[in-house]
Amino acid sequence: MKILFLNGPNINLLGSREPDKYGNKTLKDIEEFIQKEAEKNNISVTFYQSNIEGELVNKIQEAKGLYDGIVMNPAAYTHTSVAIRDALLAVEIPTVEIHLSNIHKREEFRKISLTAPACIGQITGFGENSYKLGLIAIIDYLKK
Ligand code: CA2
Repeated sequence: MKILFLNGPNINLLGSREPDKYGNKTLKDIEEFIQKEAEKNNISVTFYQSNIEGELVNKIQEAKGLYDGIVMNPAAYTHTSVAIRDALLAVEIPTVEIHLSNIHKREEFRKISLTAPACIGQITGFGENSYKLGLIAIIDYLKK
């Protein structure tokens, strides 16, 4: 089973600022943690982060035929990107949307996800554990 982890804009800054909202782990820490979890389950995981919407769209399009599932934190694009939503709908790869913070507990504009309707589900508010829960959710979905 091959899973692609996608991260959107500013997630590369994790661990450096706003630890109260996003925790103190870096993206590299989270990737290493997920890599270990994946190995325990005999799953292959690949990580990609971009601050550029079109690069995320390209990666989703290229994922067709290469990956069985996607776990994605679209970050700010969650609330704005029709392009990412359309790409997810076009490739029809089962995708779990994840967020570090609980987007429903924050500003009004964050409560709307344009991308979640193109996903099988959303995990939000569990900090770095949202990545682990996303992995568990996609594995469980694909095994059924
Ligand atoms: O809670 C999440 O995972 C978010 O996707 C994070 C996004 C935010 O726009 C979404 O509404 C919710 C922001 C990511 C910014 O990450 C930073 C990390 C460290 C320092 C500054 C920003």
